[in-house]
Amino acid sequence: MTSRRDFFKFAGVAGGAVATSSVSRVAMAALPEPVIQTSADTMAPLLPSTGHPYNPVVTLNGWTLPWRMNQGVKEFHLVAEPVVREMAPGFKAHLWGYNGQSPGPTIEVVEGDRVRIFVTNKLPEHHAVHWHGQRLPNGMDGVAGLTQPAIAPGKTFVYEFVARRPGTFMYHPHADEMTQMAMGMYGFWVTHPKGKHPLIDTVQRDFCFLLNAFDIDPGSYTPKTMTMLDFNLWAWNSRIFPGIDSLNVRLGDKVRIRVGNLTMTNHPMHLHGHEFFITGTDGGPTPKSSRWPEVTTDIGVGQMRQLEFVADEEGDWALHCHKSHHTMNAMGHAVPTLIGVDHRGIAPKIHPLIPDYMVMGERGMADMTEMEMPLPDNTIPMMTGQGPFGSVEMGGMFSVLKVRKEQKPGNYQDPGWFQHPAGTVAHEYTRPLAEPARFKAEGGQSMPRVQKTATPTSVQVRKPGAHRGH
Ligand SMILES: [Cu+2]
Repeated sequence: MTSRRDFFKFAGVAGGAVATSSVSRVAMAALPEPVIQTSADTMAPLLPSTGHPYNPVVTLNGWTLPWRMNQGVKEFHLVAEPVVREMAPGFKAHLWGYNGQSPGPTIEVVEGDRVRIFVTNKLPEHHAVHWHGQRLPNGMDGVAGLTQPAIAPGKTFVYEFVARRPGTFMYHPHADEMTQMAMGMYGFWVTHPKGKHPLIDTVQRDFCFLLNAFDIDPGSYTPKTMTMLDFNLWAWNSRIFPGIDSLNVRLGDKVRIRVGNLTMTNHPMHLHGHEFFITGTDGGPTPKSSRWPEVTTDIGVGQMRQLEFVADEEGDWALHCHKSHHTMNAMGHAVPTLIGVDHRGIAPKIHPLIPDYMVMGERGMADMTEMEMPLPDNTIPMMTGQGPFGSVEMGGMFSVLKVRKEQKPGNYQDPGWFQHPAGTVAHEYTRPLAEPARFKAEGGQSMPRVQKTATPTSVQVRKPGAHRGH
């Protein structure tokens, strides 16, 4: 959790400044003390203590940066620094981030707010922060070399602009971006509407997270920053399943999920059990006439999307990227497909040479979840996650939307697994099975091929054998 001591000290400064004039001009001129987060847990929404009221967001496995109000200006202090991020229980990565975590804290402001952000660079190289999607003076856009000098290590720069339009934004480096983003530097930014907005509905739950990716070899801690496409960890807010918290909502809640993509590929985000509408992008709220129901929406590189729906079906609903390799954790891709290959006879010959040798893949990869294979330290299994009915066999970009009648308004605690009403769970059919009727119909090739094969060949398929434990 946030260092309580720091937070209250921080809050004390803000409260004093607003309530009385006893704080000296010197004190107010100083930087707001940076608030550092030491936990990767999902923090409760930060209710605004000063300024225009709004309904705060909940950052999945993240938190919102407190501010101080200085003569009507919201002041934030970001510290760019190396961090240790727990990406899942038992797996920590050495990343770069802001204020103790990767991603950095979410910044929440209200349309029309004047915002001042101090950025202290504690990285070993220079830095600059770009405020993605914002309308602002060109010199505040944060592109090192183009709109400002880079922030040298040890230096603090100040950015100041008015948050002119409401919406879903992010911040990220615009100096040695390839390295700094591969190391985990970015954060979410939400500008809430000042009043009733014709295109922005009031919601009961407002979640946000960034899609990010890393290439970290099993057993190591630091991402390989030169990787361009072949990442092995697909994350939400630098967390991977089963380390991603569930999204816990009350039955009937209107829910908004804000997602930004800072990986190098697209991610089709898929929600089970409900249909959603895209109500906004980083360009702003979408016109109502442009909205249609979806259960999957593709989020391109550098794009942000707001998914909105009414959570009107109770249960534990999967929410995940639909690229099946993105719901896996670190694995080798240079592995041949072995489905149907008969390994019998090979293993005994290899065993004297490699005692740990295991046959895998002849029945598919699901066996991986129950394999007692020794893993290097600081490694997460490729597919894992124990659900109420067994292993979920997932990793990476996967979590669960938990919709419950009993969930109290504003309560984000995990309600546990869904208790299914009797007779509503798929179950084994135990009565006799009829022989399958092979479907036959007229038809076939619309255009017959000319060359014939020399001799007819047929592929022998070895049916996977019975398997203990299934
Ligand atoms: Cu994906």
